[in-house]
Amino acid sequence: MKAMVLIFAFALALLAGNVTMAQSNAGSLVKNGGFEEGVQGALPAGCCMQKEDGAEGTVTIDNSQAHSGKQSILINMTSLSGYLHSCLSATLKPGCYIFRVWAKAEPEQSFLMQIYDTRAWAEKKPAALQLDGKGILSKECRANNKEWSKFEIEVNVTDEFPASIQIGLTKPGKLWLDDVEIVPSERKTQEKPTTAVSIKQSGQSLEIQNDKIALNIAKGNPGVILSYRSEGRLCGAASLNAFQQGNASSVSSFKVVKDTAELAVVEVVYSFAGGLTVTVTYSVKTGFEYIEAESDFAQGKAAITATMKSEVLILPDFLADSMIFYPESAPGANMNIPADNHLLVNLFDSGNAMLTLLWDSPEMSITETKKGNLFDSAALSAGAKSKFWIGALAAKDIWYKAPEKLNTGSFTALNWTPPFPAEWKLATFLDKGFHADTPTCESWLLIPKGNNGYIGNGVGFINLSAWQAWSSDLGGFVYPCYLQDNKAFAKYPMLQIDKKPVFNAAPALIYALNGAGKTPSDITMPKNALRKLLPQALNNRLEAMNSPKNHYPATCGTTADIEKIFYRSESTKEKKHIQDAFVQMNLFVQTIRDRIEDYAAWQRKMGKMLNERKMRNPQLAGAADGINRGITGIAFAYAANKDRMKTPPYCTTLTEKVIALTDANLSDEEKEEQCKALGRQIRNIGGSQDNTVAQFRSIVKAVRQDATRRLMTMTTPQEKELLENVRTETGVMLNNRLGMEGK
Ligand SMILES: [Ca+2]
Repeated sequence: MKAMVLIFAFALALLAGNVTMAQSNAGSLVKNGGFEEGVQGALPAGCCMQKEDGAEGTVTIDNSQAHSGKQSILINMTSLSGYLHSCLSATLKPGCYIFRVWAKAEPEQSFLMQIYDTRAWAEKKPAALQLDGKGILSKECRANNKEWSKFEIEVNVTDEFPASIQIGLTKPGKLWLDDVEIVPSERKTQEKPTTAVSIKQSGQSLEIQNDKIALNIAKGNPGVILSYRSEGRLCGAASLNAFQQGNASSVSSFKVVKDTAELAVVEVVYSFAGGLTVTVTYSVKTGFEYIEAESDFAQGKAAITATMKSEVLILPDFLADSMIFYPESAPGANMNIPADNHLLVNLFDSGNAMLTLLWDSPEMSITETKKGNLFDSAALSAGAKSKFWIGALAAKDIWYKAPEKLNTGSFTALNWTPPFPAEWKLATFLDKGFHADTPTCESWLLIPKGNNGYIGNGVGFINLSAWQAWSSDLGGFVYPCYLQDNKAFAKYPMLQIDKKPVFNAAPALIYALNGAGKTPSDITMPKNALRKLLPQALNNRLEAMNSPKNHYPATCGTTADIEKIFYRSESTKEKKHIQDAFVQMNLFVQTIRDRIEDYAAWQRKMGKMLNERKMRNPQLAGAADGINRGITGIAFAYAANKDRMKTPPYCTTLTEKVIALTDANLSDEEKEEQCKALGRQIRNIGGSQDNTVAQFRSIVKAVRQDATRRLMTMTTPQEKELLENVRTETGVMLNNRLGMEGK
């Protein structure tokens, strides 16, 4: 009897095992993600279909293809634009997960893989959305025709939320999906144990270490030494000293206030000859390359200075474009760093290390100095207790100042290999910006060649094999850089804008501020540190946020679709469809126009403000007139494009004429001809609006860079206040962006 029970239990276990093997997505939070429930040609159980922005096509079960089991789901998009996708749902509890899908496509093409916190659409939004606070994680993936490929997104959940899983196409073609699953991630348990923080004290000195950095404190020394590990050795990154009006101090005492494996905290007192002291609390965490520091800077009487040997100064800017200076191109010897930036990066160790500085207070005073052929210090001070962080990141070739000369004709091979996956960029320098008479710095994402059709920031590829890209305003151009076989290639772009941009001969720079999907999890890049250490609301102000109005269909796609309907002589039958498509497209035209008018109103407001300031204080004339010259570009561009843009009501009239054609007493050929002529007029309006809005953005970006450069070398508090105001105003304008606003 006992044996019988055992055998029976064994059989049950086998059966259970088999069931698990057949349904590879057992344990997944997505029901029917293997699409085995449901019949050929119908929607799978628990799955719905959405056609966004005028998308056409079907979402059905297909039994001709399967990654596992017998069935998959087929997304068959027939329209040229829009977003056709499947919709699955799941409830996610706190934890770490992998969101995974297997896909095949015909032809080989990219598709979108997305997960939403559906509470974003609820009437009462929660105070904070999940998915990194954004309510959405979205990944553009590329599926091929030959085999099933796996795509994954890591999902970290801190609060239970209802998720919507959306996967689909934005271009015509077929996409098969199978085994959509969300499973608990083993990342946490697989992570190698990080080296704990350790403190070694010997008499008058103290050493705090984790596996990335070390902090050395010794009584009598001028500063606290921050070092980083490189190939097993500790190398000095910066000395953290205290100064009072140029007078140095020395470390007079220190006290360990916390000593655990996760966190070490030490209070360091610096003393000046005159008797003044300043206390700084330094914290080192396990596995983190940033130290936290807190001080009241002796009520603002002292400054804490990172003494370093920096070869490149980067003032990151995720609203305009980051500004990059070499000692030879720095605007001054003593540079005021705008406090509202909260982030400053210095590059050193001949390409192998970067020093990142972050601070919490917008009232912080930050100065970077240049001495000879190096930036030698960054000093911070504030009148009240404030926090700042200093990170030392090291990897061979983590930055590259290219000795190779670039030209506009052909690509130059650069002797650089990315040390790890990240958002690598190539910085180029212009004596005169795209639509400006002032210098600008333009960075370009350095991406693998032939991989993808969309770069982001409104830059897409129109011919991948020729590496031909396109964006509003800049028009078509050979994209200036790429990675091939892990080697970088670059050239100056030839742009089709009226005023030919003048590229400076300064060496191009390869750098990364932001991690990408595959950046090793133990490396925290500067932008990621900003997200981790400073509040979400502040982060949201520091980068361009896509407008929620981004989703209306553009004029080119809509008119092309409708012209096809007329070509097929189906306009009478499809009248309702044509009407609906135009309603959406007219919303697009109105949205872009509203944004154009916002820029124009902003320019008038700024012009008035600058003139008023100048009247009140003639000493501000230089800065005020300079900024004003920059923003006047908006008024010129508006006047130049006004006639071609027409007005949104005029565009609506054109669409009404097309709709009227559906019932007109004309031959199909005549209808088609007239529809095409009207379509051209509509596209003219759309195209010139897109170019105008992209030009405006480009002008505001250049003005922001100009104001920043002036602010770095300002000489009076009034000038500082004025230029800070310009930074705030340009920041607000650039914070919002529409997809058509160009690079
Ligand atoms: Ca299946």
